[in-house]
Amino acid sequence: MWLGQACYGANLAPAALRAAGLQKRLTAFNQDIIDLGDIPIAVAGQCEAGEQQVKNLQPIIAASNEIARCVDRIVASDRFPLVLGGDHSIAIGTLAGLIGHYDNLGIIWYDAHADINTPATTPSGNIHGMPLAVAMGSGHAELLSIGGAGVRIKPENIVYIGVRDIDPGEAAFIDEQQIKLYTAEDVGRWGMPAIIEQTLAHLAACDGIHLSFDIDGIDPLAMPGVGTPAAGGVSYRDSILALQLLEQSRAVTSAEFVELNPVLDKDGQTTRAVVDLIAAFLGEFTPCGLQRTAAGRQEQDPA
Ligand code: EXY
Ligand code: MN
Ligand code: MN
Repeated sequence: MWLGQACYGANLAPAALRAAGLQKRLTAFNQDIIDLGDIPIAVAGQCEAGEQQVKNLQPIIAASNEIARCVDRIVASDRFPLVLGGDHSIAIGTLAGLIGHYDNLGIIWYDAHADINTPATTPSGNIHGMPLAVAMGSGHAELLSIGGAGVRIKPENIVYIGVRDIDPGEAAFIDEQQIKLYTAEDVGRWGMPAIIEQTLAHLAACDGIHLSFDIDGIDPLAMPGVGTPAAGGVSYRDSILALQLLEQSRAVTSAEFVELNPVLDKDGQTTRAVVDLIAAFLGEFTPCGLQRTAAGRQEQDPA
């Protein structure tokens, strides 16, 4: 789906990832992966003048309900849901499908942006800038009722990593709710291992952690295929490391990767990088030919 923002192309990301060999790359180290195919999206393009504070509201609601239904079924069958966007508005459906399975769900929001606008604060009307607000119970009434019960993530159960492009209304809300936040600069200053350690410590009381990974959290020089690039991002290398550390922690219980736009990509560079990221997150060893276990790798760490 691309209807949460203005650029056609994010809807093509799953097909681009498949064409880049995602499934083969993953099944080389984990055979227990099932591709459930695409979620049917009722409308292919922007279709609705509607309320300008919430563009494409109805098709996004329809798609979100479908995403929620699929994610709910995956978790109910004790599987790990990995959702591939699409723009970041898909997180509304993902979280609606997850919420009934947890008492105290945590979220790691890896992103250049805060995605915590409401119809009252949005500068664009684009719903991909709103999913975290919806997850906390703030936003358009019809988005809040997706999946039935409504999602209510507690502010203390959210951690941002990589943020650097925040709107004034978002900043006020983040301050008011005292949401934990690590900017891209914080990552550079303290190092990714410390950031991940502190993130997991902050979410220690959660009974599940959802990773919402917006690839524009990474610097656009490495990831040009995104619709809303923001300079000064987290490095590709640190992002791979973050995902390896999260995988080794076994703490993350669901994930989504969003905002890849193959139309805006340069020679498939971003698509290939997203395949690398997903492989790292699902436990692929660094392909250096060494036969080391995860434990052995830690023992050999000079630190
Ligand atoms: N904050 C801006 C807006 O609400 O329009 C930009 C949002 C970009 C959201 C991208 C997906 O992370
Ligand atoms: Mn985002
Ligand atoms: Mn973003």
